[in-house]
Amino acid sequence: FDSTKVTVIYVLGGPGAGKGTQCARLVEDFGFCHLSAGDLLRAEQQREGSEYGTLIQTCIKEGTIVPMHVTVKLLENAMKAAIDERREGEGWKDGKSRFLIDGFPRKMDQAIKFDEEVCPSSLVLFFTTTEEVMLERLLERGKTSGREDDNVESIKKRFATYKHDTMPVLEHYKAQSKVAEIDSSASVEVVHKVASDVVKKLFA
Ligand code: UP5
Ligand code: MG
Repeated sequence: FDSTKVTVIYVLGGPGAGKGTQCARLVEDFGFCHLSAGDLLRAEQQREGSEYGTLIQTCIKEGTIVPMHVTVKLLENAMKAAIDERREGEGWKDGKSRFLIDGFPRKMDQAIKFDEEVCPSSLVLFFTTTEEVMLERLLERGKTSGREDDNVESIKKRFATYKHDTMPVLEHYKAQSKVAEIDSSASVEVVHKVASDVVKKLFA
């Protein structure tokens, strides 16, 4: 697809920081297509005949990053499908396809590959809160989510990967002045108001 006709916003933040929750709200405001890298990987893991099922399952449980070619391909395919689908329907508001890419890129190699070969992002929304808050949210969600990584052991590993692999990505985009850091400790409503204002400025 033509990357000049696409607006991409990366949505980052630690495990349980509220990325998915806030993306859902921003979709209502701005008509984004929301693509969660984690959701795409979980769907691929479930897909019959996938050659990556076991690999993805192991990485998710261990909180490590799935090799980038798998995730980049899934995202690229999902973007293509969304663009085709919307072309037939109403399309996007300003003629550009708007994407929220949630939970990606979370390692430097992915960031460089996606920016260079798929599409660079216009903005990085970075949701931050404490590990205590994230742990509590994830354990609460774990009671019903069925996610194999919503347990204390996996969560600790996800925190470690976040610090080791994802923080350098945030530093990389901070140096490009692309990062809007948003405290996500407050209620969903309050956080949404701040995030929505940031995105509004981008489209103003
Ligand atoms: N909640 C949310 N906001 C709240 C608020 N303001 N106040 C009170 N409660 C709030 O929220 C988590 C929980 O908190 C929910 O119950 C929510 O109601 C509540 P959610 O919005 O789901 O947070 P999110 O940041 O999306 O948390 P998630 O668990 O999805 O984050 P992760 O980044 O850990 O998970 P993801 O699905 O992105 O990735 C999973 C795994 O996939 C990774 O660990 C990795 O192994 C793999 N992966 C890759 O290998 N490569 C990739 O590129 C991406 C993923
Ligand atoms: Mg999520």
